[in-house]
Amino acid sequence: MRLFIAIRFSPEVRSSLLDSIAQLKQQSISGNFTYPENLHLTLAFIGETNRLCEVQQAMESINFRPFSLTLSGTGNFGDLWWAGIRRSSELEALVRQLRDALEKQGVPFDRKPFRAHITLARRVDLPAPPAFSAKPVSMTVGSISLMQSERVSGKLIYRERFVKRAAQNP
Ligand code: 2AM
Repeated sequence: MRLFIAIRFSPEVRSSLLDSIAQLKQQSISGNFTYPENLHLTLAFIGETNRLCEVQQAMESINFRPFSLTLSGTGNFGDLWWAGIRRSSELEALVRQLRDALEKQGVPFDRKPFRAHITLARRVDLPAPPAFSAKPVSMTVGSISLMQSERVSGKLIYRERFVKRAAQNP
């Protein structure tokens, strides 16, 4: 199975992202635009594995408090277009903890440096550089999700396999 660990969004953040997708779509000839239910922020990409238990144990072993996340700006990696996140030391610490925990469990994962981005569209064909934005909406991150990615009848489906909640007050 193909796994990754991600933050899922509040309705307000999702709606701001959908608005950005609509702006981008209007200016493009074609592209694979992310389905609303698939919008997420990847914290760790594990890829093809059969170590579901070890990944769950890694997630269980970490500890984080709820923190705020705010959309900030848009950009691209080639023909992949994304919305960004305001820099957050809590987010960076969470990613570090997760990677350390996966390492301790012996689970291989993508070790490329973390660049927080929310993919809005892939393989976008544009006649001119697009002008679009993301409303800087905030949400509280109260949990992270282990997601399984599957292709069902050609459609990319993300299924939530496990949830790790933030620690509440002591
Ligand atoms: P992307 O949106 O930039 O492609 C599921 O594929 C999620 O894992 C996506 O958010 C994807 O990021 C991310 N991801 C990170 N590293 C990846 C990799 N090496 N291959 C595929 N997806 C990766």
